[in-house]
This record gives sequence, structure tokens and C-alpha cells, in this order.
Amino acid sequence: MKASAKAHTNIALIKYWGKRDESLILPMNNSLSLTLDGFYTTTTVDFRESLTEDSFYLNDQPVSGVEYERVTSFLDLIRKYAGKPNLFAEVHSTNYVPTAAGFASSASGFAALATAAAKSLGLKVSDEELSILTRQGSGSACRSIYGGFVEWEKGDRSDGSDSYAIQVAPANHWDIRVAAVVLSSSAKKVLSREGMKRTVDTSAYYSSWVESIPDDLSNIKEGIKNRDFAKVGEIAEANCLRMHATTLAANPPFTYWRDTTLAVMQTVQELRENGVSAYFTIDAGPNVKVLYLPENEETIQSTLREIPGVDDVIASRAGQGVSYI
Ligand code: 2P0
Repeated sequence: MKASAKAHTNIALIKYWGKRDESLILPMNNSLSLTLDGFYTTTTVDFRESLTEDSFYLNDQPVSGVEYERVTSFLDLIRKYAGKPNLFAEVHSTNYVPTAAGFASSASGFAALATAAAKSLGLKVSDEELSILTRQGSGSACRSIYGGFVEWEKGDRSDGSDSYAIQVAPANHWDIRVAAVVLSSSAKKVLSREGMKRTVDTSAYYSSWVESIPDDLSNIKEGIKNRDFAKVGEIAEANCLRMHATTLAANPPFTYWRDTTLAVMQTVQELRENGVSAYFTIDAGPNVKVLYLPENEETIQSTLREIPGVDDVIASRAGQGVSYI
């Protein structure tokens, strides 16, 4: 049966940074994100008896190599789960996540793939099971099953059966906006998978990072519940800075920041000094995401666009979880 699904990407306010199990993709710490409606992937999966291998097309182009392997490994997992280990699929994905915006398309990509693949195989899975399956494609993707504010519970078990995402608040709870600031030159030198591994293995600051998470989480959840923008923004910004500090203390040390990254961070802090409430967060790349409230949209957009080295500013609202299309 052919099935299609749509999934949005998400931005972490409390970052997932480090695995305790690399093959099951079990994280060291809980994380919390906002699903974004502006950036998404649509995927059609067709498992058919007549196929002898999987094929994967991204934006209408056939994909081979590492990207293909990641998709087929994930299909192996889900066809085994369905008890149909010898059934192959044709997969067509379209990314509506501009690569330059610096969002990992793996989050929306694996959430859409898991949702469409499960339906194509006739599996009846709960959202919790779907999140567990999705997690094994890419960690941050398990949060994209849900809309709004989402927490990924790290779980304690070694088999991963308690490591899945739950919704903290739906998208319509609070109209928070996120601007993706696109930098002119944004080559990523250390992939997030490699970067988090190096940090876990060698960073002198890694244990402090893990210890700081429970307080951040309980405080940010209180801030989300009360729609306290300053509280949520302060925690998200500090959490991001702490994550990036761990990379500086890794061996060999590294950073995802470039000169324009710092320029954007400073501009956001200056906006605050001038009474405009805005906070930044940064993932495993040089681009900056800026959190703000709707009343400041025009100021944020025009101020960020003026920074030398900034190519574009793409705004998004809170988005919904996965859906069938
Ligand atoms: C996050 N990042 O919470 C963090 C913040 C990057 C920085 O999740 O190896 O693509 O597939 O589980 O999910 C990026 O890592 O890594 C990420 P895998 P993923 O959004």
C-alpha cells in the first residue's frame, strides 16, 4: 500500500547533545523543542512485493551512498518490526527545508519517512511507538512526531523502550516565532553526529552539561506553561551557550560559530538592551535562530537583515505534528 506523510522540523530550546547508545540512538539528556510550521518534508513510501531492493528519491533525484544507506537501514528496522523483512520500498521525499537555513532536514525527513513507512506496511502504531521508531532514524526526529512544544524523554532502559517524545503544549498554546538567520558562508565542518560523539568522549565540560539539564527543563516547562517569554528565552539562550561551550573543551576542540554567528548573537543582545525581547539559539552549525513575539516581527526582520554577512531571514511559527497527506 502506498502512503504519504508530512512532518515539520523542530528547533531545540533545550538541546540533545550526546548519545549513551549510538546504534539505538539513546540520548544522554532529555531535550525540548518547538515544532516549526515553515519547514517540512513530505514523503511517499510504497512497499511492494515486486521490488527486489529499496529505492530513494529526494526532490525527484535518485539518491545513493550514505544518505541512501541511512534510509535503507531505517527501512530494515521498520520492515523487521512489521514482520516483513523481505519487502522492499520505493521512497519519494521532498524537502521544504532550505538547506541554507541550517535546519537539519533529518528531523522532518525521518519523521515523515517513519510515518509513511508504518502506514504503507499496514502497521497500527501509537504515537509513542512511532516516536520510538523515528528516534532510531535520527534522534531529533522523534520530537517532530508532535506539534508545539515537545520533550524527548531520554529514558533509562537499555533497549530504548522508554526513550520517546511527548507533547508539553500544543502549537496553539502560544504564538512564539522563530527567525532562521541565513549566513552567506555556512559550510559545516564537523557533522552533528561526529561532533556530539567527540564531545561525549573527550570534553572536560560534558558532565557539567548533563548535570545542568534537569533544572533547565523544569524551569523552561514552567515558563512555557505561563507563557513567560523572558524566562523561556533566557533558559534557551543559556542552554545553547552551554552546549557550545562543551565543544570548545573537546579534544581536538572545535566550534560551529563563525564571525557572522557572533555578530548575530550580539545584535540580539543589543535588541534586548533596547527593549525588544528576543533570544537566540544555535544548533550544530553557524546559523542562528532568533526567538521573538509577533509584535516584534518587523523590528526583528529588518534589524537582522542589516547585519553584514546575513543573506536571508526566514520566519516561522509553531507547527503541527506529523500528518497523512
Ligand atoms: C537538537 N541537534 O536537539 C540538537 C542540538 C544539534 C544540536 O539533534 O545522530 O541529527 O541523527 O541522532 O538528531 C542534531 O542531531 O543526530 C541535533 P542523530 P541529529 O536538535
